[in-house]
Amino acid sequence: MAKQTAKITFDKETYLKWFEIMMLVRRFEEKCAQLYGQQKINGFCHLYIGQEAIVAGMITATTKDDSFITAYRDHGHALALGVTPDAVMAELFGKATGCTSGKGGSMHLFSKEHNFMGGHGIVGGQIPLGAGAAFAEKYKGTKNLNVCFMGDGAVRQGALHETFNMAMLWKLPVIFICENNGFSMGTSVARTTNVLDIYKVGSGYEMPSFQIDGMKCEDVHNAIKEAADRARNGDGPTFLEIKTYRYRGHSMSDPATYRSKDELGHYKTLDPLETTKETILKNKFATEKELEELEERILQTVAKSVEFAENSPFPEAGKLYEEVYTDEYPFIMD
Ligand SMILES: Cc1ncc(C[n+]2csc(CCOP(=O)(O)OP(=O)(O)O)c2C)c(N)n1
Repeated sequence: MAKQTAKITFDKETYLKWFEIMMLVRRFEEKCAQLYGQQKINGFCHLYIGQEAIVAGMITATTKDDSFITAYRDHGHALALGVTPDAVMAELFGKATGCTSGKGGSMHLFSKEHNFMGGHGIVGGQIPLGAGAAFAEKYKGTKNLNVCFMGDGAVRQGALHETFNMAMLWKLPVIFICENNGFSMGTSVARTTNVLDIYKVGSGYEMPSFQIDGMKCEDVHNAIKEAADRARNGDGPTFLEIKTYRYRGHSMSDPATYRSKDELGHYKTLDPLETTKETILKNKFATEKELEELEERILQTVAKSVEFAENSPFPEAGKLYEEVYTDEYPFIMD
């Protein structure tokens, strides 16, 4: 059923952390858009701007030992998990110092150190992989879980239905999160399905399923925390439909003419960076000046990441066949 999570009070550190994560992702990606225009970044590039409250809430509701997987709109997830702006920017430039050694680009960010399992270009392809990572945790008897993100378009993929069935049967410790930004490329949700409340798809598998406001870090945190507790207690998966909006086009080549300015304007009035800033100021968690200084530090970090990427070498041709296959199965062998 649709869920309005109970209000709980969050402390100063949590609000400042949310604000910092969201500000980093926003300013980093604004720079990406500029660099794409200058052809410094090439290939596919999908911006996350507008959806930042989801990764901010995810970070405070999970632990570093959990694993994370998503589709190609992955810059926000990587940065929130702590992959450095240098390593992400270098990857976008296709440089050897990138987090995927310059071989993945925007859609295939990856970091074993941060338990970030990508960055996947096949719509829905990451859903069984996320369940597999959760299976490995259960097999090894840990209390860790996998957070598996997808877009609304991925919910129509057969892989989701097969995965939901097995994940419920085996009560896997996984949180499936649909970031419903209203569109699959240029196609609205209403043009692809009769089930507009996507969370209801989980009920066919009796999976606990909820609809969450993705413009509020508080609601996202509460919903993921509750789902994480369920997973760690051995009660299996949860499906969260987190309603959000992307301010930019599907990718850099999409002018987004299929939606109205009013619709975009409405979501901008709910902007999570602005509302979080208001809460911080209202509760005197920081002053306006301190937030400006934080933003300035972030702008410098982003500028430094561009310099780092520009000054890094491209991968050597001989490295092409390295890091493609592994001969040890990474998740179930110790
Ligand atoms: C199996 C497959 N079919 C089609 C595509 C082409 N494609 C790339 S992105 C996309 C839209 C997916 O939208 P959604 O899952 O809602 O994610 P969002 O882009 O909104 O984050 C499609 C159809 C693909 N990459 N993979």
